[in-house]
Amino acid sequence: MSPATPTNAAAMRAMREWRRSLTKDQRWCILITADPDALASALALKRIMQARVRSVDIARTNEVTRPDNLAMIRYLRIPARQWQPEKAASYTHFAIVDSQPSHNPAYFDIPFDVIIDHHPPRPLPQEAAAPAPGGRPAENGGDPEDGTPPAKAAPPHVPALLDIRPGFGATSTMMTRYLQGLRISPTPHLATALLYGIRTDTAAFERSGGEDDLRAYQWLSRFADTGILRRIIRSEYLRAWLPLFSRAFRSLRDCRGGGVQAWLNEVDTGDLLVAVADFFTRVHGLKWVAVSGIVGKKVIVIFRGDGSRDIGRLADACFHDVGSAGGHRTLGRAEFPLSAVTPGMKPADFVQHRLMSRKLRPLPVQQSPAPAETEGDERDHDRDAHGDN
Ligand SMILES: [Mn+2]
Repeated sequence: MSPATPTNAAAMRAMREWRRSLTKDQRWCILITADPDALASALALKRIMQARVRSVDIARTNEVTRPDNLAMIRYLRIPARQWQPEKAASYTHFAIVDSQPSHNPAYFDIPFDVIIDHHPPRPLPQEAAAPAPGGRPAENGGDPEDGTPPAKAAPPHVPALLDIRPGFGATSTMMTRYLQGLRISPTPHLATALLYGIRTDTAAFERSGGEDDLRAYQWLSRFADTGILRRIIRSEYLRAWLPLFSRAFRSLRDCRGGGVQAWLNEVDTGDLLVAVADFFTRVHGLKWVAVSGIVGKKVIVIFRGDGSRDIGRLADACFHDVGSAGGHRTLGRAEFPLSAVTPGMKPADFVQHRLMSRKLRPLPVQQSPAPAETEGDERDHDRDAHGDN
C-alpha cells in the first residue's frame, strides 16, 4: 500500500495524533482555491482544530465569482478571506485542503503541515526532477507547470498530516469521515457546506461519487439546513446578468426542428452564454437552443439539446468550416474568429443563416471534440474531473 493512500483507520490514527499535537500558541492558515468542496473542507478542518490552537484563518488564492459560490459563502457565513502572501509571516502553520502544493505556484514555497485532498497525487516541479527519498511518489506526476522558477534547494518540508485519497468523490467526504471518527456533530452550517461540496464535485452523483460519498451525504443530511441548501443551489444568476436575459428574450427566434436561437451580441465571457443557454433547457417544448455572442474577437455559439437529435453534429455542421465546432448529443459549442464572418454581413445574421440552413455532414470519421467549456475560475480547479475544471 502506498503511503499516499492510507486506509481509513490509518488516516484516522494520523488525524488523532496530529490533533493531539496542536498547541495554543499556533496560528494556522488554511489555504484553498475556493470552490464549494474546498470551502466546506476548510470549514470542517477549522472546526476540528480551532479549540486547540490560538487562531485559524481560511484564505483563498482565487476570486469568487460564481453565484452559487457567493451564495454559499454568504448564507453559511464562511470566513474566507483573500490570501495575502505578505501576511504569511503572521502564521506559524499552514494547511491545504482539496488541492496540493504542486497545483498552484502560489503554494510552492509554503511549508504545509497538513495536506488533505482527493485529487491524484502530483509532485512539486523540483520533486519531479529529482525525487527526494521518502518524498511523495513521482510516478503519477502530471507535468509541472511551465515557467515556474525552480524552488531553492531547501530540504522539503514534511507535512505532519498527509492524506491524499483519489478514491473519494470530494474532499468533503474525507472531512465528513474525520468528523465522524472524532465524534464531532457538525453545525447545520458546516453540514450544509459539506453537503454542497459533495454535491458539486460529484455533479449530484451524476459524474462521480461512490458509496463513501453517498454515505457521507446521507449522514450530513441529518444535520443540514435544507432551506439554505436550496437557496444556494438556486443561486444560478447574478443581478448583473439580467440585461443579458432581456437581450436573449428579445432576440429569440424559432429555428428548424423545434429549436430556438438567441443572439446576445458582446458579452464578457462564454460562461454567460452557457448560463443563458442552460436556462432555456428548462423550457418544455424547445428541442434545442443555440445562444451566441461575441467575446473579444471571437464568436461563440453554445448549443443545448434535449437529446432528440445529436446537437454536437449540428454544431459541427453549422460551423466546422470557420472554426472549432462539435460536442455530443445534448451539449455543443462552436467558436470562430469574427474575421470569418462573411464581409458585409452582421455576425448575428451570419450565425442565424447558418443555423437555419446548414446540412449535417456525413458522420465524420472522428467527431471534432468540442472546445472545452470553461466553467469559471472556481471550478477550473477540478483538474481530474475535466481538463480543468
Ligand atoms: Mn474537490
